[in-house]
Amino acid sequence: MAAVHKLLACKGCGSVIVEAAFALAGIPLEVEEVDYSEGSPTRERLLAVNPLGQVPALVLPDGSVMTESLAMLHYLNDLEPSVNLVPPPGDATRRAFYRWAVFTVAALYPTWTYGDDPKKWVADEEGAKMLRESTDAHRKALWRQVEAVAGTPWFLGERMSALDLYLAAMTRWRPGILWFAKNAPKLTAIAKRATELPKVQPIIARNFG
Ligand SMILES: N[C@@H](CCC(=O)N[C@@H](CS)C(=O)NCC(=O)O)C(=O)O
Repeated sequence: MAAVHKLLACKGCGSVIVEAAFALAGIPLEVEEVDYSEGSPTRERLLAVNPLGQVPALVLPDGSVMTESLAMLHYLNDLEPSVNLVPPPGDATRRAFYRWAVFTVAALYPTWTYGDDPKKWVADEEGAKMLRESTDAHRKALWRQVEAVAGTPWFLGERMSALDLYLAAMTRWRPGILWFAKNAPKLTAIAKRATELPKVQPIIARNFG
């Protein structure tokens, strides 16, 4: 049997974005659940694939490894361009895609990296609490920037893209859907629309149900 792509994933994690993209592209994917927490029985396995200890981590059919969600989405778009997750060269939305895709993984994503388990980074209890609070506050400020430039019905306007998949997942993370409904109605609508795509809906349900 030919080897397939294998995604190291955990429920409700960023791996859901890549899983959804594979489903949209119609490319077979095997999902292997791991738990990235310190001391979990699957952490060693995850570290062997991704020394950063993060999901998603993708093992390609040739056995090579790819980490970083945005790299995977670009790779997938190259593999199956009809999935249209990245605007093609010459498209008016391509520059905005580049900007906001990098903003998502380079500015937004790290607010969870450093805030989810702040004691990993700051030993002092009070300091850890402050790190959690400051990253939570910073993230809300970032989301307000994203809301201000969001299009409709998709983030880039008429063109759906990988950005909409990030929104379907990330709007479910802290500060949570109630905060988004109140403070970011455009992002809420985009996330809902992406979630309701027939190929995406069962993946979101399995991850967040
Ligand atoms: N830049 C990475 C971020 C991945 C990431 O932070 N994943 C989270 C789960 S949603 C994780 O593995 N956290 C554990 C950790 O950072 O130690 C990407 O875009 O794939």
